[in-house]
Amino acid sequence: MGEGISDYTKFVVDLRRHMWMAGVEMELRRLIWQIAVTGKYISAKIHESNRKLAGLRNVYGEEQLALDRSADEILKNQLHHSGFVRQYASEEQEAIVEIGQGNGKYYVTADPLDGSSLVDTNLSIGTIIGIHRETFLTEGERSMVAALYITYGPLITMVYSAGKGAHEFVLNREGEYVLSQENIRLNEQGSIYSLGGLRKDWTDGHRQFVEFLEGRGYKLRYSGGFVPDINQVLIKKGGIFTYPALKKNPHGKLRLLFELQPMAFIATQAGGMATDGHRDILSIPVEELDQCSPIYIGSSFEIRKASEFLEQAS
Ligand code: AFP
Repeated sequence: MGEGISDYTKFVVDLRRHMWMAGVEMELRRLIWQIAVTGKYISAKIHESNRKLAGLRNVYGEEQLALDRSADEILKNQLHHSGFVRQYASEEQEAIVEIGQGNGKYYVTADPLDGSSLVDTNLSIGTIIGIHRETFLTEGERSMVAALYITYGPLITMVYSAGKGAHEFVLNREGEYVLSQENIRLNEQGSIYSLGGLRKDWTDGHRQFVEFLEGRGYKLRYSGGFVPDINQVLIKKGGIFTYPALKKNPHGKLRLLFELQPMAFIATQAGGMATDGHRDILSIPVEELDQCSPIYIGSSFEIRKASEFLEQAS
């Protein structure tokens, strides 16, 4: 029997079956499924992209690829028809968008295409989603019920958590998301570090922390895409990603609502930690959609060490 045939005799757990077996509530299951399917449409859009800049700027003043806007439109339209979503907040929109008839149960946040500046280099990029049961403008720990991210790389993978662990799926040749890792668990300590920001802009505490990691032989892994960089820490089962407070930018670069909360939710479910160097990311109240925060996320040893160095230096 050829290898191809035996592949099909294996028992595979697809995303819907997994969520059902894990006891995820029905509407949430359907919503996560729909977003995962939307990832396929976004991926198709990436493939047909001609990579021309749109010549527009998004609300944060960054250059924006047409692809970001397409991904946002695709997502918004799919959510609009889901019947489960009340509000949609996206990094590509200036304000919260009311969805459907206003009777949906969930509030969804999106960074539709994170790392879009990497498209022309053919590095991995991703979609980040947060799902809340009430307004986004509060602490993540009060409102979040689920989070997921999709990585568009050599393979398309999806990691979700609905508060019952963090699980990875891979999109197979038949277009199904099949379980590749159940209950991802981060080791207490890892051996890779992923560092945003320029060394000359780091604070003393952060620089000392990085020197501590370097002294211990941590290997540098930084692509400039938050999704693949975090994914690497999760799938390699440990290490740290940080985009710290910078001397001229004490709030760092990454957005609390669209990028940090969903990844913090997933990392915490995988037994890791996520802080701004002092406070848990999920305990920080969101006051503005575009609020940024420093981030230290990954294995608990590294995150605690970062806090120690930052506190000693302050
Ligand atoms: P783009 O979406 O503009 O490519 O930004 C990516 C990002 O928001 C995040 O994915 C990266 O971790 C971070 O910025 C990289 O920032 P630097 O370019 O300053 O390293």
